[in-house]
Amino acid sequence: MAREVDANTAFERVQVIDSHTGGEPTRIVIDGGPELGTGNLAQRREVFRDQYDDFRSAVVNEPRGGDVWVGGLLCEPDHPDAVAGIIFFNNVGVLNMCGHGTIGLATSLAYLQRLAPGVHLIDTPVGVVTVTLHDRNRVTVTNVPSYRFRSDVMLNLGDFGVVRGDIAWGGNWFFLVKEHAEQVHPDNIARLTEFTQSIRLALSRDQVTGENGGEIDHIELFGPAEGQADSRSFVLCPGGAYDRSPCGTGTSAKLACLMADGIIDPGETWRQQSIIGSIFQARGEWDNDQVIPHITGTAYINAEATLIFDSADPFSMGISP
Ligand code: PYC
Repeated sequence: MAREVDANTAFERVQVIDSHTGGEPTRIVIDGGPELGTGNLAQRREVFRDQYDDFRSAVVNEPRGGDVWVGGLLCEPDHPDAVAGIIFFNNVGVLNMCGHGTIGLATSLAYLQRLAPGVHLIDTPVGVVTVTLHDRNRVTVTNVPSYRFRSDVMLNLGDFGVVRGDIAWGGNWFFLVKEHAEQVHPDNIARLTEFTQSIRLALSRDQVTGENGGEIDHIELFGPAEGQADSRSFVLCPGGAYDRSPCGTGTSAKLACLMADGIIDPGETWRQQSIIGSIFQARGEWDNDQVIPHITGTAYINAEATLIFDSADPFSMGISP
């Protein structure tokens, strides 16, 4: 996985597989990424964050990507039974975990014929997750244990009024709001973005965090679904883009809240619809006081490509938002 530089042309080449999961894109770096040493995935993510932020930006930001892209750096796993390790990142930094990205990863590895149908372990910075590859596109992620940390937290949003929400962990920290006056509909995306950004600002202003000071960098709103789903969501991601998929870690956090409230039982299926209409099926089981989420979704391959970093290009390492 050494970064390949051609001495004559100063072109650096990075091999990627692009996919989308329910409309949300994932770009997996399969070769040409930086060497991060031999620590566990959490330690290697710190090396990546501290030393290779230009590489992150080059892979997902314009001119090769855009605000909505999530990247994944394929790594050697640390866990002896895992088939792969992954470090996810987006337009502004590294992520803890990514559900749609893990579905995209499994589909990408299947496309490369590196993953057969069946159950496999994947190492991430926040723990080992399981992927079940049902066929070349359909994947279930058994995510990290998820839980509600606080319920009914009140925030004053100024012009948007007061909202109440739950704080839950699903591999990332979420603030989840189900009671609000907004239309969770694709025609209303600009306003939903403004509303959720005001929640993000209020969380930061009031120093409201997840457990151990974890930054709440994803905001989730819920509304009535269309068609065959239980709920529709709008998810604001850390870099200001909205998730086109129902958000795997967000659906895990939602599941933890639903089960804590007794709204769904262990094993019962919850169909979470995204703002653009794509659906994840979710079910959970209790493990002590945490929920083990199983999130099923579908991903498709879009491209198998070589990114070229030309040292003469002033925007080679990406345009940061
Ligand atoms: O699916 O977990 C997810 C996710 C996080 C950010 C974007 N998608």
